[in-house]
Amino acid sequence: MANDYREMWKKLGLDLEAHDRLLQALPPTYGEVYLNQENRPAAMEYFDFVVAEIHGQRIQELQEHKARGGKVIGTFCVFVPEEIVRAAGGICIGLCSGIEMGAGLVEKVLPGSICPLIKSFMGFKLTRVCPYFESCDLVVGETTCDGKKKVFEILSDYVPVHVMEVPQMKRDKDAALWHSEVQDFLARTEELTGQKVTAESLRRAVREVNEKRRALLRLAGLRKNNPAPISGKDSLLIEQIAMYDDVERFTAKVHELCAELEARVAQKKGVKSKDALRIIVTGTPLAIPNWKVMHLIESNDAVVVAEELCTGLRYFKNLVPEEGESTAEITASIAKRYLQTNCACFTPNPGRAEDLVTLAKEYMADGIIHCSLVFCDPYLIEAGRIEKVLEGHGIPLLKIETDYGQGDAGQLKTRIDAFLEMLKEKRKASRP
Ligand code: BJ8
Repeated sequence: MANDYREMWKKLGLDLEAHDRLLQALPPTYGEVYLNQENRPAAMEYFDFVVAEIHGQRIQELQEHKARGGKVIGTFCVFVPEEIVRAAGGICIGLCSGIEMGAGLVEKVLPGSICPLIKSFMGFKLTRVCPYFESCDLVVGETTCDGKKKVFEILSDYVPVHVMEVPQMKRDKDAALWHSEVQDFLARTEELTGQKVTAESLRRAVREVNEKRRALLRLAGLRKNNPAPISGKDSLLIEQIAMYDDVERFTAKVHELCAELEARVAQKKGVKSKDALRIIVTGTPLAIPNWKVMHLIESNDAVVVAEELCTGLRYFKNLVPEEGESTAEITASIAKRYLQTNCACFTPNPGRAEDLVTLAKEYMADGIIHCSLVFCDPYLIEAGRIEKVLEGHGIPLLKIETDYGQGDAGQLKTRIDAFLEMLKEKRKASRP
């Protein structure tokens, strides 16, 4: 890291030795997964810089915000409306949870057989190695899956937690409950920041977050081209960074990248050849630095063209209407927008399979890879339903189940390679 941030980390109460070990683990992986790619767009330089400074510059910005009396709110789910945090003068940070952390300590407070994402965020808190977590004045949990909703009870022993009740269905009465949860969250955020949310501040926040989403949609749209102008790995990285970077700077940098990609598209220049297989990835979120499956797919002659994930299209495909007059009206629009998210925690959840069918056509995908974390019942069970729907549309699907370790990389590689081989044969067979 360019500057010495040790003093800042110490003030935040980090365990400096454990933190050093974490930082040492990241760079070689990043070099291997990211920096070795061919035909990378030059504008990825900014995103490389953000990763290089992952515990540096952005953390410093958060501390400056806090020194001015500002508050930081951490989240684990795309159901938490960042517009509200922003409108109340706070900064909203998605806490990553994409790496195994402090397994020994975690197993003292949680059973072994639960989802790695949940273990990861508990591990980060217990080991005190995440400066984002340690910067949070409040963490927002949600009642999505059983594991998360119970773990937030335990997490509240270590940090103030506000839990939003996310309904499990999408009937009118569920929408009404969710709307009231969003209103309560707004009140709790105002109380924390000491700033009243006004119609003007909320409208502005909606516009700014929409702008971020529009930039990501522009990027997603460019990936419909063949050859794809950017790799899935780079796109995923940008989608992961979207969760915690400064909103306006991030938006501007994504647009800069898109301008470069548009020029590439005009010259028919791709990250791989136009014959590369086109894959969509769906499933549980791929939180930073979980790049394992994307890397395995793209180590072949294949490119991931879309992520039907919460670190992907589910995060940015829907915008909030910008025309509301009052705080109440805009809050209602925010609640409505968030409830459109097709998370497997809902029952039934037909929208997700329908989205995948549409995406497969729009992105000219050869196949879809359903990637779920182990012990994630909602996604593992829903995979069967997804498979059935896709089968009906003749869209090939590979279902994989994995964790944050590298122990299964060889076995996953074999299965992914075989799936891609099958897709190649299918393509050949369909040629006249
Ligand atoms: S809206 S996907 S971000 S809940 S992987 S912790 S579901 S056992 S993360 Fe998610 Fe919100 Fe839904 Fe998206 Fe539980 Fe499954 Fe673990 Fe999960």
